[in-house]
Amino acid sequence: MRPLRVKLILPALTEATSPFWRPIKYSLFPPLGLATLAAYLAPDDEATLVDEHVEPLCLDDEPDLVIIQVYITNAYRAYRIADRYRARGAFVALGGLHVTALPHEAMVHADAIFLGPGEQTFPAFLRDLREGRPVRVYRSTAGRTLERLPPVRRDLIARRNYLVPNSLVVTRGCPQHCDFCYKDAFFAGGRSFYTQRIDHALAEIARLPGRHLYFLDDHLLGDRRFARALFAGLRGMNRLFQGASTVDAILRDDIIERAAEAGLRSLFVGFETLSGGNLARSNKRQNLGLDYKAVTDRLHGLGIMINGSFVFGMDDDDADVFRRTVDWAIEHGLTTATFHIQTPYPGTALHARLEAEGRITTGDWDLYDTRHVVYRPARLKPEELKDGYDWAYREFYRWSSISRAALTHRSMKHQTKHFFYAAGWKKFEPAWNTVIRARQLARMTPLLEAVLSRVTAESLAPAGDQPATWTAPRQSLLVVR
Ligand code: B12
Ligand code: SF4
Repeated sequence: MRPLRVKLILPALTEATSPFWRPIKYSLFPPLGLATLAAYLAPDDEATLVDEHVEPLCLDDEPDLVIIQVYITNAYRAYRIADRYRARGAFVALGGLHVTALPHEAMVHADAIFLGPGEQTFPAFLRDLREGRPVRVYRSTAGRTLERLPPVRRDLIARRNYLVPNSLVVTRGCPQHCDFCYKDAFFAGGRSFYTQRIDHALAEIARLPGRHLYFLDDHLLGDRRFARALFAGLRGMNRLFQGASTVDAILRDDIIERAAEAGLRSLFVGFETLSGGNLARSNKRQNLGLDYKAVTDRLHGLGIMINGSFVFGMDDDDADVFRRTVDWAIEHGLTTATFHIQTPYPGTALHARLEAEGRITTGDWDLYDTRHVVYRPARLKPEELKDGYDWAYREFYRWSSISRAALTHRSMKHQTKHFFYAAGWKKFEPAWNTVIRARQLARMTPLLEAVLSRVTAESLAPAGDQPATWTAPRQSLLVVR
């Protein structure tokens, strides 16, 4: 068969046209999932990869095969693109989280759909396609593995379009089962947490230029043996990295110290809620009874900046939740916070429960972006939830809040890093836009690396050395006694 002309597309989400559009957020990470799939194409296939968040998408070409990645928030756009290419005679394949959650919805717009991770199903499909007998549905089930994964096709990614071109995933899934998370639905029917081989992960890292890495893994510390070996290998590689973890993994044994020695400088932590009732109801058992202050103290002691993730609108939340959460985040020195309005993604246990209770108020997927209220909260009016969420962002990122949070750290260097990282992320939008338009994002990487430089034990100032404005944090909040 002649070589295939293949187009891989990450459609822009609908909010791309709204006033809340934040180009820097969508210029962070390249489409890793699509670059992973492209690695299975034959060497003489002609592949192009388009991320519509950072570059225009031309629909007038004539590829043989169109691969589209569908998230909930870009689903409508994805379907329009799919319909258009099918009308022009291309074979259209749809996959990703939303297709897995709602295959019947996606099926109408595709020649083939893919449920779950693509590492096994996509090469099987390519074989079928070349033999002229592709089927309609490819479902990933048994036999999931990252062994012998071909190198991600990073040559298809225009690095200059991204602030963090060196993003990677060395595991898939997560060992936990929170009821609001996409994970259980996406990995149904097979393994839901597995890792690369250590030598392969380290080889992938070695192939990445520069120093900075961003691990997009759901839970980088989830497999402790793997994480230990990974950090041991990373130690000699002179890297700086960011990643994500659950709170319990941070408190267990000395894995977080090993991560810090290997170059971990900032961590996304799923605190989610300060209410024990909320944690129990959402099956976030790994957070139950844990001392969140111990988590922030331990990370800050290692000079690791924290991006805390919080969800508003769970059933225990009342009008006070916003103030309590923001105060806690500031007093505990979180560098950045990501707030979400609880969002029941189709396929999750949360969605099933709210639907059974008759509380889902819209099926407009454009609104499932964690910024809109799409269900009836238990103890808040929908508009209170939306207003409280907006208020929380404003309040946390006020100059005075950023300063207060920065001043909770003991060393000057940590305070300064905190200040510039938080301010840089939220306060300089027009400057980012200029840099993005000038296609100069790559020039920002040394700045990012400087802000992520190490706060060593030596640079921690003695306790008596605090600036005059220093105020001791209030009594910490022990979550669920
Ligand atoms: C990085 C990331 C982002 C980045 C960039 C995404 C990008 N450029 O790809 C940014 C910051 C922009 C982002 C934004 C948002 N994100 Co996001 N993001 C992620 C994250 C952490 C990693 C994605 C990733 O690279 N995974 C690794 C790769 C290898 O896996 P993959 O992309 O899933 O691809 C595999 C399969 O899905 C499959 N596949 C995918 N497409 C196709 C197509 C075909 C044909 C085939 C065969 C296979 C296939 O094969 C691939 C290899 O196995 C995920 C969490 C996660 N672990 O996936 C959340 C996640 C995808 N995001 C999520 C959400 C909600 C959002 C936002 C709405 C959040 C917000 N409030 O703004 C926005 C909107 C995004 C949009 N464009 O619509 C949810 C999605 C929920 C859902 N049901 O769709 C997730 C799952 C987080 C979560 N736990 O809730 N996100
Ligand atoms: S710990 Fe995070 S990734 Fe894992 S199931 Fe819970 S929300 Fe999902």
